[in-house]
Amino acid sequence: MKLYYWPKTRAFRALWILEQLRVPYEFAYVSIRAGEQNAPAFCSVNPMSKLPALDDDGVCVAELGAVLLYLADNKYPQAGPDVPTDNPLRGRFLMDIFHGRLSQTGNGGTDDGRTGQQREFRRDDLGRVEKVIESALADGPWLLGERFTAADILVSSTLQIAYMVAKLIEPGGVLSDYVARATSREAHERAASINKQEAQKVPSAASQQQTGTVSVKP
Ligand SMILES: N[C@@H](CCC(=O)N[C@@H](CS)C(=O)NCC(=O)O)C(=O)O
Repeated sequence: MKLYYWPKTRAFRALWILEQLRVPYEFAYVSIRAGEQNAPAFCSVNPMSKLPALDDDGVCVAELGAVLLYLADNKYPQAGPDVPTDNPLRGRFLMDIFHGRLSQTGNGGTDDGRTGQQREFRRDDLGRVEKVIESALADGPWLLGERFTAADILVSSTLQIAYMVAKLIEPGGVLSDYVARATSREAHERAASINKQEAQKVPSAASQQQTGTVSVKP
């Protein structure tokens, strides 16, 4: 399993699920600061030139929701898929994994280049999704109840950005407690530590400035 990765990007969430599943993987570095996402070598994996992307023995998958779903469906060796297709919770699971509104709210940017969205818009938008997520969490520690799923990775990591970076979520509430619960899981801690080490290797990623390159490694 190859994870096309750059520190401090959405690729972290793919790293988290790989650590969660304990699927063996290797990194293929794509410096988005240096524009390597546009190199033909990477475009053949993801023609949309975005991270994260996977190459699973020739099966290429990109788009975070699809990456999470692919792994959650295929890669639980013992426990079976995250939420099987005949489980009544499958619909809710898919909805949370592809929660486009939420994933845009968290970082304040959108995929269509409108990266300078006003804070107020994001606040309104977050207000809407907050209610949905809070009500899902009423029945258990995780979105689907007792079981932590890939949907929690998507939702909690997006909320974490809204909470920690954009400071859009108040501390001490249902959502911030949920983020704390999710991010204190062992797999998250492992992934965060790897992400930090990788960022330190690449000063441009640590400082979010554009310098240096690391080539896409086949
Ligand atoms: N819709 C994509 C968005 C991914 C995305 O925007 N990734 C950023 C890194 S966080 C990226 O690769 N940016 C490079 C670019 O836009 O050229 C997804 O959910 O996977």
